[in-house]
Amino acid sequence: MGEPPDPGADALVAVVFDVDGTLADTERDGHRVAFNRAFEELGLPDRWDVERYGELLAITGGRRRLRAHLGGRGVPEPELDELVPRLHVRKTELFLRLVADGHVDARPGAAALLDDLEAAAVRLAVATTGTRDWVVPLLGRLFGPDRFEVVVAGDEAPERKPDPSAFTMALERLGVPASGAAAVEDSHNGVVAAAAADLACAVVVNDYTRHQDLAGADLVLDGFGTPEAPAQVLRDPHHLDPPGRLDGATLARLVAARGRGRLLP
Ligand code: XBP
Ligand code: MG
Repeated sequence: MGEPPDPGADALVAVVFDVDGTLADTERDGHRVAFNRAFEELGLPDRWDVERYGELLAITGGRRRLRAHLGGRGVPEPELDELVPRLHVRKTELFLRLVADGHVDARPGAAALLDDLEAAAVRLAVATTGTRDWVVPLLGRLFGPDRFEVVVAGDEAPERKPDPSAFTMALERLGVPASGAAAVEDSHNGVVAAAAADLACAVVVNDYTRHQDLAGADLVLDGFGTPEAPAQVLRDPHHLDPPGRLDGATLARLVAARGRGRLLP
C-alpha cells in the first residue's frame, strides 16, 4: 500500500463504485433471469425479455420495478403488498444461486482498477441500489472479502438512485468530502445521483446504458479497458485522455479538474 494521498483540496482520497452494470454485468443474465425464475416458481405468467427488462431498468430497485410492472398489468394494490415482497425475497435467493454458481462476472478491467487504487492508498467504497443480501456475497466472490471499506446498499439508503442518498451515506461513513472522491457508474440514474451528491463521475457504459442520457458525467468510456481491449473514450469534457483504461491517475485528474470548476459537457 502506498502513502495515503494528502486529503488536500481535490486530491483523490476515495472512489465510490456502483455495482449493477458497473463492477459487474449483473442485469441481463443475472437479475433478469432471477426475476423470471421467481415469476415461474410463483406460477405467474410474467417473463421479462431482454428488451422489456431494459425498459424496466429505468425504475431503480427490484421491488419498485416489480410493483410498477405488476401494477401496470392490473394486479390490485392489496395483492401487490403481499406478492411483491414474496417475489423479491425469492428472486434474491435465486440471484444468489446464480452468483454462487459463477454465472455473474466482474466487468473486464474492474479488478485492475481496484488494485491500482489500493496501490495508491485510495480508499474504496460502494453505493448501490441493489439489496445487501446479495451485494456483499457478490462483491466478496468477485473481488475478495472486505475489499470495500464501506458498502451502502439500496435497502439501507433512505431513497434509491437517482436520489443521492446512497452516495452521501458512503461519503459520511468514509468521512471524506465529495471534493476528495469520485464515483464510477454505468447509467443515467447513477450519473444523476452522483452529480446530486456533487461527486465527479466516470461512466463505463454497457449494452443497457450506452444510449442513455449521460450528460452529467465527467468522463464516459465503453468499459474499464484491458490490454487486450483498450477502453474507447465516448466523451471526455475535461480532456483527461485516459491511457486505454480507467486507472487511478485518470480518476485523480478527474477530481482535480472538477475542483477547478466544472467545464460544460
Ligand atoms: C441497480 C438496481 C437494482 C438491481 C436489482 O442498482 O436498480 O435494483 O437492478 O437489484 P445499481 P435488487 O446500478 O445502483 O447498483 O433487485 O436487489 O434491487
Ligand atoms: Mg448501475
